[in-house]
Amino acid sequence: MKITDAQVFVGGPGKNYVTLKVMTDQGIYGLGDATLNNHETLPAAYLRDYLVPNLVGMDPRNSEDIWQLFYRGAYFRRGPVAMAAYGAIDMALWDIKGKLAGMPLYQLFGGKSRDGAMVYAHAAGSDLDALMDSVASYVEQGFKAVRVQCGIPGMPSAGYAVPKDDVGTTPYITDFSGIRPSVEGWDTGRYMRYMPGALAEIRARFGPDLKILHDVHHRLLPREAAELAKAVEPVGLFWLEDPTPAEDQDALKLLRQHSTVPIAIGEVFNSIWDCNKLIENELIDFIRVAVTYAGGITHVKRIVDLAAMHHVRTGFHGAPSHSPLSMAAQAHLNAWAPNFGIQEYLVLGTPACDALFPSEHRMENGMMYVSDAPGLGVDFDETEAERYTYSPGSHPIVRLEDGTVWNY
Ligand code: CS2
Ligand code: MG
Repeated sequence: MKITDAQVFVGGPGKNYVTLKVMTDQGIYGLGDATLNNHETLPAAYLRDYLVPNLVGMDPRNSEDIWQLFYRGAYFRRGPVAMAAYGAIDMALWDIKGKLAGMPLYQLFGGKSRDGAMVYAHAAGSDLDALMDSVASYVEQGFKAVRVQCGIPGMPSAGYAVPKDDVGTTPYITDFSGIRPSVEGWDTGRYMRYMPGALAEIRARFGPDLKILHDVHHRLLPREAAELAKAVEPVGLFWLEDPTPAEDQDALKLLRQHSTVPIAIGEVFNSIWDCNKLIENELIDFIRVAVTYAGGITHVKRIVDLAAMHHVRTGFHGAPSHSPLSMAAQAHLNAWAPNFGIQEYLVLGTPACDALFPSEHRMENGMMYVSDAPGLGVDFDETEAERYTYSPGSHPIVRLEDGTVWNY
């Protein structure tokens, strides 16, 4: 069996999805997602210019060897651009493998460990009242877990993932169009003084059963993170996410010495080498990598297995920048992983996305149910794709009151 060609498409409804389609001499094709949010043209160029010309002629069934060949062969290893490109190839090859076997991918991993995978939604409000309304609407829809972000009184701008106007349950996307980033302000003191009380009020209003998550988005120093974690302990959070910048694998030691609040980290990691110490030293409770830019199924499965040995559960990244293809790859991993924790969920189910990526993966009452179709179980409508073109975007940057650049 041989790969005959592969094409890269960039575009989608409100997002520049990077979709790879790998064709074979047996008529079967595989699909993969290389969407690196706000840097989409980079993995697309790596695929088009270097990887696809080498892929043609290879046997698509040898997904492990192909992964190793591109990873080791590049010499300059890792990084989000390269790992997103290898990840898309890897997803497409697993998709082909599943179609050849006539099985959904979770069967190739070892079968189902659960019926449905719990997901969490994003609730947000410009202030606490608006956030409460947003949480209430998700609870009414049947969600069992909700991430909560709200405006901080006196903060120079709204805060991470906080809308300027209230959006209810409309997914709020914190991206800004245009190549020049918008600038947001940040005040650690105001945030630290306000957030523990706000989280306690949410717990008091919604009772003990709701799983409450909060994302600090890398904005605290290790000592501050430890102080916040201690302060929010009575709230009983499901997790506190990215309390410190993720580059430093030792940063969470201090927090761990002072608090038992569950910690989730890893959405910006792109390899096992970014999180091996965190996992082996049991400094975290949830690992947040995404198949999209952590090297696809082959590499993320290795991270999941390492995590399982250290009581670390999965909480894969699922921001709206992931196309339904990588969300499907994660749905298959979620169905199988013995150490599944939760899945972040925003993208599946919007009509425009469904038209571009038809699938039978479904959401019901805050649970995601994986499709039984062979492979990833998601298709790609090329005619529909013609409606979309690339439009550049950038993440905001953050500055402190005196102008110092801070972490977005
Ligand atoms: C966020 C992301 O989903 C999350 O937890 O931290 O939305 C993040 O801001 C984006 O993925 C950045 O592209
Ligand atoms: Mg996050």
